[in-house]
Amino acid sequence: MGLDLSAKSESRSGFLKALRQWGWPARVPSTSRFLNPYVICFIVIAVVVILAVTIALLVYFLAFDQKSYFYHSSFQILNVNYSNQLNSPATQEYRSLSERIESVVTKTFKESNLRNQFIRAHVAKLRPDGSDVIADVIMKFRFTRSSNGASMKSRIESVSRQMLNNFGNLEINPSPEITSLTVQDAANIFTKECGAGPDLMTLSEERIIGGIKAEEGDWPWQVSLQRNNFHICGGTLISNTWILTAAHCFRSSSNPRQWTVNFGLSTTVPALRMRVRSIVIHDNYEPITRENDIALMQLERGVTFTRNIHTVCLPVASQNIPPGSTAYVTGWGSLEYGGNTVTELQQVQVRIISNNVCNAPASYNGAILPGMLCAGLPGGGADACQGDSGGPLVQEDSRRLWFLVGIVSWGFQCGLPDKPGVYTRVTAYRDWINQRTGI
Ligand code: 4AZ
Repeated sequence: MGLDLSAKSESRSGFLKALRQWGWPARVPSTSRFLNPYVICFIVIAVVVILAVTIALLVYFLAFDQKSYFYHSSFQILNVNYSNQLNSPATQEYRSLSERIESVVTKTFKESNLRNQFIRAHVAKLRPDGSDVIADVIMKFRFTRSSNGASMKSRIESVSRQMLNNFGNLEINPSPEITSLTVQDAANIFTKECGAGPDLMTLSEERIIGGIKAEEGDWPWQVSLQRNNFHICGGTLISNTWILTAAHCFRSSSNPRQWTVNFGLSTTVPALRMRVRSIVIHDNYEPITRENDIALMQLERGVTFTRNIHTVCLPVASQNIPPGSTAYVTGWGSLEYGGNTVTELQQVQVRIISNNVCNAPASYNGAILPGMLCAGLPGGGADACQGDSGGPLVQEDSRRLWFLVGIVSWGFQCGLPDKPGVYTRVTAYRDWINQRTGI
């Protein structure tokens, strides 16, 4: 079998002839410009590119451009009696009931056809309903922007109905109603409760506290206590009218008229400034030993809570604060011993140190009393300093609520190894706070 090469070469030369007739290579008069193969190539490429971009944009907007949606649902729990133990999110009862509900909701959605859309569920509040308990649950989903609101809601409702079989020994009233919330509605629910940091506020998946400069809303309970517009001490918002701080802040003056309470990140441009009605200093405050270094300030008027101004949770007196656990201290104090206070709020991560370790001869040699708490890093370097006094030392619990565990009180200079920051141990004064404020 042979190949007819002559025919092939003839046909190729015929093709070349035709190309030349068409004007290839470009020795063509400009009048036949539209047939120029360069132009054709260009047009084809342009069309392909435009089509590709359009398809990519369509795919992106239909499939990947997702938006967060918040929903509220109330679960009536029939076989748990509402008790005082459920009044505060700090109790073990509150925490474990909330965790059980959160984990059932999470498990149900993670095993449903909404597993890729479901982000997080959080019990915003446990409240009484007669002798039963109602849990207000906020849920976050991510749907594409093109999704239909009514169909998203009905898909969530249908999965919620399956959930009722997952509660095990919790008896839940059937047919929980789902309401959709705006981002602002969800934030308003969280700001009314204590301890919501920015990640809880948006039910975000992760929290990254980075750097040393705080951002708006990171520590919404932090206040600056000022005399003549001059920052003296930090403080912590524990209700809409009460600030918790250190007794030694009032060495210079305990006249409420001389003080203001300032909110926001900056001490020079406060987001809100409030007058003070009264100052309550612990009766047994001892300046020499620094025992009972705790005080309260009552605001002249209640503050309206916002995303950036709301309360931290107080621990119960029995709350365990394990040595080695992470805590954050915040304030406008100096960055080094003997330095100036700063105008923008700073934060630093420290670890809890046991009173035993802190009382070692090389450390504070017995000066740490039971009402005190030490926190720092083994090698030093992370600490509160002058001007941070009265401010908060906080920890996040397993449900990502923030609790006040310490009040900046004293220390030998700042950030030195074996000389950690010393804080007033808030759990030791939980009853005193309750007696004085009713909180
Ligand atoms: C102070 O003088 C002060 N390193 C506060 C905290 C610490 C030291 C001093 C802790 O207000």
